[in-house]
Amino acid sequence: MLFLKKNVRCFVALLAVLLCLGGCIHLGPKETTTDPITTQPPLEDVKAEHYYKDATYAYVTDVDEGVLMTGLSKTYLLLANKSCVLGADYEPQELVTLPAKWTTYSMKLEARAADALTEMLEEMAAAGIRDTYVTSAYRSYKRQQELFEGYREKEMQGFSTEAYDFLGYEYIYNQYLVNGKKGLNATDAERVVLSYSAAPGTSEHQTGLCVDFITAEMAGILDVRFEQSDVFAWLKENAYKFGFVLRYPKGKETTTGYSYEPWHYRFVGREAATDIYCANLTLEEYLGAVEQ
Ligand code: DAL
Ligand code: ZN
Repeated sequence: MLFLKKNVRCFVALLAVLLCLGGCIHLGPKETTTDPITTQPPLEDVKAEHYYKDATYAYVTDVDEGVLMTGLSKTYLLLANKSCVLGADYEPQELVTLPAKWTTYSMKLEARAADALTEMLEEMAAAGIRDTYVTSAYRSYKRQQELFEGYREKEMQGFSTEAYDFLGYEYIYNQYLVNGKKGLNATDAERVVLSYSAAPGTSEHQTGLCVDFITAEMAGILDVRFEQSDVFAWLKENAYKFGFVLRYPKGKETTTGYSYEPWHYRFVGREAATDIYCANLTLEEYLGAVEQ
């Protein structure tokens, strides 16, 4: 019952925002209230130039505008979070394998998101940034369950940085260390894991619309060092031009429900990504689905 209620609420919120946006979005140049966007490549290098509202998108590779624009399609604005649950049976309509040169192992992504990702990685390479890999893309319910359970076990075997960040040193000291305990109990372990990993059935990775990036330098360990990379600096300025947004920003943890993840980017299509980027929103805020 609760599950049904939550899903109906998510759907209604999404519909309301889409109807509202339908009335105020105009595709085409020079027609909006958002600030003009200025981060553009040198004019002499530009091969493709497109427009949306006040945004001029200039690309140094021959990007295909068709794969980047989704016209605020509901498919690409699908919300998956702690309240908007996908459930065990949700599967994206069309998954394709990502080109091996961009990934750390074989993985799949929704077809349109995969095309946009490829365009973005080509442009990034053309800008001289070649140390970029996708380390996670589509994850099935079962894979998320394995990951989640693995994290929970790890938290019960010691005190991770994430545990100290989430529970605080004083709590861990008083509840555990003074008693000589070597790891968190099941309840605390789950609370900590939920701050950085989605429970099965609630992960955005199950939508097939998001990716986690990593650099070769990080040697397989995905953490906030990613924020120091050229890849992050480039994505921060350019991802929206390819329809991607930083999904779990710093300072928006209470809205998204997750700690900051500089590496996690979500495909929403170029129009929504531009709106979200210009107004500094989370997807929840954009969709008006934030629970009060
Ligand atoms: N790390 C993100 C929140 C996930 O597990 O989907
Ligand atoms: Zn992720």
